[in-house]
Amino acid sequence: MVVNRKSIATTAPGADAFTFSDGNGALVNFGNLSAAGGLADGIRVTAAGASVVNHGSIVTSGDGSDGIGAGGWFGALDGVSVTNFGTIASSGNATGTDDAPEYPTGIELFGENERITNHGTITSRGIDGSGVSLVGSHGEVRNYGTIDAEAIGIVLDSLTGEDHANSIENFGLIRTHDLGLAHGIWVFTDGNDIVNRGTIRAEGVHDFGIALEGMNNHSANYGVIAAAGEEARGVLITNEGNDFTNYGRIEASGADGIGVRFSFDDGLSLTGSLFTNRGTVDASGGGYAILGSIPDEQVVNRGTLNGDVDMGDGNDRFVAGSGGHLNGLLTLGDGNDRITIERHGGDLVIGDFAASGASQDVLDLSAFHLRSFADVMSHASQTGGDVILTLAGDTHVTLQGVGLTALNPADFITG
Ligand SMILES: [Ca+2]
Ligand SMILES: [Ca+2]
Ligand SMILES: [Ca+2]
Repeated sequence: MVVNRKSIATTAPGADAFTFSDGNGALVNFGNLSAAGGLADGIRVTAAGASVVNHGSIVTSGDGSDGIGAGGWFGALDGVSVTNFGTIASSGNATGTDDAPEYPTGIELFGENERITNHGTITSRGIDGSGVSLVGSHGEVRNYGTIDAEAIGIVLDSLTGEDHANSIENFGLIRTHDLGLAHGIWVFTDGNDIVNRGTIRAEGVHDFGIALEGMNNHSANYGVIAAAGEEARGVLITNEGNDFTNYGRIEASGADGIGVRFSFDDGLSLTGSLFTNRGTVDASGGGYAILGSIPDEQVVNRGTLNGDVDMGDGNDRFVAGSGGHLNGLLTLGDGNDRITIERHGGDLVIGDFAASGASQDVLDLSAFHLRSFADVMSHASQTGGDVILTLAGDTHVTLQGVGLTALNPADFITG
């Protein structure tokens, strides 16, 4: 084991403050390390299997510089482990080429089976910066401390285009602020597990708490995800096969904030992507609890949604699950949407149920053992311009702007 207690400062481009090249060895740093030049790191690891523990202070300010870094676009270093108990601060801008961009990061590892654990404080400043960057497969990131980033808290990216199966768990605080379009956790790769048990605060304009942009990721929130900035989003899902379950609290408190956003910006499919709510999503800032997009989205609500839900175009699925409450309006949009009402599914108000035509929607009432269309209609009444279906004492469905005579057997699944 190598122990550094010295303070080391460099200023030249490419001059790392400390280089560690003992594969399968350990470096413990108690010193103050600073590197001011471009592509100059606080600690540069040059051997696979090395481990670094930082109790000191590391400051980098050059373009493309990392507090602690291993590997790069030129090649991976597998099995590197970094644990931070101290402070790491990085700033500067991106440099390098489009194929091999070098971003300034607090901790950046390229390779398989990497481990990053933060108990201290990582601060990232600058529009291109990130607190933690993991580029590879089968890695693990655990945050128990604070990651304070202007742009990106934690990012999963790929060296090969096929990297996958990493795990991120946040027990601490991840905060993004100041700059627009920042991300607390940004996932570009596939098949990862992302869990928040702490707090993620997206405080800047149009910031995102957790963004799933790869495929087939599994994600859960047991803590708090706060979209506090104007037009901020708690959760963003832009690709297929992603599932996100909320057991905790997702808040969209900024003006026009959105709790959960399914987006279609890149022309990607959202097939199989699912958001399940077992906690609370609160759009107190006046935006949406959940906002869908053109593709087919699936939402299951067994918790509380405060705010409107708009599924957008496409053949969407919404399950008013047992124990769920939607305190807002459900809009289905174009497409043949299916709404399933479970027993104790609460009261649901649908703003644009299409009883016929190209955009016809279906209410699945099979949980209530209604035998026929006539049986359904015996539970329906007209109140003003709306139909109200009384399915149980605690379960009503209001179809706004629908006349009783417009309803037909094809609108319901019974039995
Ligand atoms: Ca949709
Ligand atoms: Ca729709
Ligand atoms: Ca529809």
